[in-house]
Amino acid sequence: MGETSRALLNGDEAVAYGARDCGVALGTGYPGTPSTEILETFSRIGGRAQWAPNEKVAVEVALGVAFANGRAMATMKHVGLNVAADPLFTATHTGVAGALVLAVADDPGMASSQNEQDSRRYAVAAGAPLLEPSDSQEAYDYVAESVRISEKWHTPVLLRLTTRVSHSKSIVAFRAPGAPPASPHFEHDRRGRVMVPANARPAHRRMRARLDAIATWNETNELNRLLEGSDELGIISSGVAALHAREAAPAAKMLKLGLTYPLPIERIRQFAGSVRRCVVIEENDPVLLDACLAAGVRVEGKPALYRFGELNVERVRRILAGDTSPEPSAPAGKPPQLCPGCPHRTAFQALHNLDCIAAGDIGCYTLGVLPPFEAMDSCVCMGASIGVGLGLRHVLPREQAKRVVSVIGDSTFVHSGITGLVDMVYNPPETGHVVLVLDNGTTAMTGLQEHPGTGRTLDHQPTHRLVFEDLAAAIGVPRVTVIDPQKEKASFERILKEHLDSEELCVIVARSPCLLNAKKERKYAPRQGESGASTAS
Ligand SMILES: Cc1ncc(C[n+]2csc(CCOP(=O)(O)OP(=O)(O)O)c2C)c(N)n1
Repeated sequence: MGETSRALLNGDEAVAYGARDCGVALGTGYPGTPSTEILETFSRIGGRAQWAPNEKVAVEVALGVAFANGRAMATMKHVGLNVAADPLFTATHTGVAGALVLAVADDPGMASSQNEQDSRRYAVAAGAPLLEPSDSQEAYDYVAESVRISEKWHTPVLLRLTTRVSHSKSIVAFRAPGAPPASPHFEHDRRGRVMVPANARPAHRRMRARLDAIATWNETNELNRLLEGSDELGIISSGVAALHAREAAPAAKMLKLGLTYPLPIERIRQFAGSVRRCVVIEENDPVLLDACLAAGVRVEGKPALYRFGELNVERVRRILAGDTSPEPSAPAGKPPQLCPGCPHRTAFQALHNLDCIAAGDIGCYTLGVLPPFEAMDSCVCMGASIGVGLGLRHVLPREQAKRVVSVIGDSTFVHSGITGLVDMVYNPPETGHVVLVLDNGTTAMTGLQEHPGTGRTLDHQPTHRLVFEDLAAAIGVPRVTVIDPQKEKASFERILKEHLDSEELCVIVARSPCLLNAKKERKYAPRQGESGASTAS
């Protein structure tokens, strides 16, 4: 895209442009719908962008940049924030010298997620200011605002998107770049950053004082806008819900909040007092509602049924009308399935035939739960397959325990499977265990992103490759086997059975490229040790 002053962008792209235009020195994150396009776009438009092995590492790397006076952004989907919560909760104590923005995309309605989680709760729990854009323009503008707030108050900032904001396109007018970032440099601040209890106690007090100061500033902050209307009905809202509410009740007066933690509670109180009826319209959890009620502001919330799924104009109309009658159900979509020719199919056929108990994980391969395979028995969070499989092995009767297999994808293995493997050799079940790593050489589920096991960086350039079989052996797994589920389809089931019968600790790496990625890979520069057109890792 050329350098125009306006462009049609989705919210993720807008965040990337926002990051570019305010001099973000490094963007890092882990893929996850609906956040993935932020870093991909940032890289495409010249930003320094890299995939981290998981979200915790991403936030830690970004924190290092911000300790060095740089501007950093970490991107993730909502569940990624669970993984990154540990550094976040202490980064709000240490504070930052430069800027640290966490762009987190929630998925109300779970278009492609394993849970429905409202990340706004994290802002409150961790003590991080929270901004909620409602469209692409705000997504773009709020990056600069987040950087400003982060630098002014030396705090990490959460920029919370939702699926509808991330993936809807609207016009963005680019702004002239603001003050350029400081050149990265290091200044010691051991009391401020070494969080031993003696330093952490005053750091917590500083964090609360900072939030008080931001709350005071937020009372007159222009990110919170009053939209004039009738005094009969007032609506308090934020994010995309505010757009739905505006359309559902165009005559209503609205307080549209942009910086939703810490809240401008006196302004809200004043607003609620200026209207006859005041309703809080928000997606998912009653976060704004609870804060208003706790402060004694007289507002109404929504009936419980609207806590589930995305809001839309019709649902907001129903909320305002107090309508709790059953909602029309959405037409059933076509169920997803593994692609024809997908290498994962061989593994699931074998798991099915051997009547295995499959502790599963998250990725394309979760579709192994569906007919005709029905060969997955749990899927909780990334990496859980190994821990859950070990737990099952530890207590099940011997004959059942011997059928337990942990099934995990390659990107997921790097993200959070490795420590599970360490536990396997540290606390081995009596019947041994089998971990099946389905290595299709890409993060297929989220759109074919690279990861450390592919040996390529975010922009597909060669880099060091993590070799799973070497890693497993180094961890101390006694039996490690690599098998090609396409070329060795006929023997796959027999080999899996042999491993199960052996009662050893085993890792089987089933390696065959994702068909959707193989074609793209041929165009990438060869990796170390490759002569020309690459094969999948
Ligand atoms: C903590 C967390 N981060 C990101 C995601 C999004 N996500 C789901 S599965 C997955 C990786 C899938 O890749 P892989 O394990 O290689 O399996 P494949 O889809 O290639 O079969 C990602 C990034 C998530 N569900 N949870």
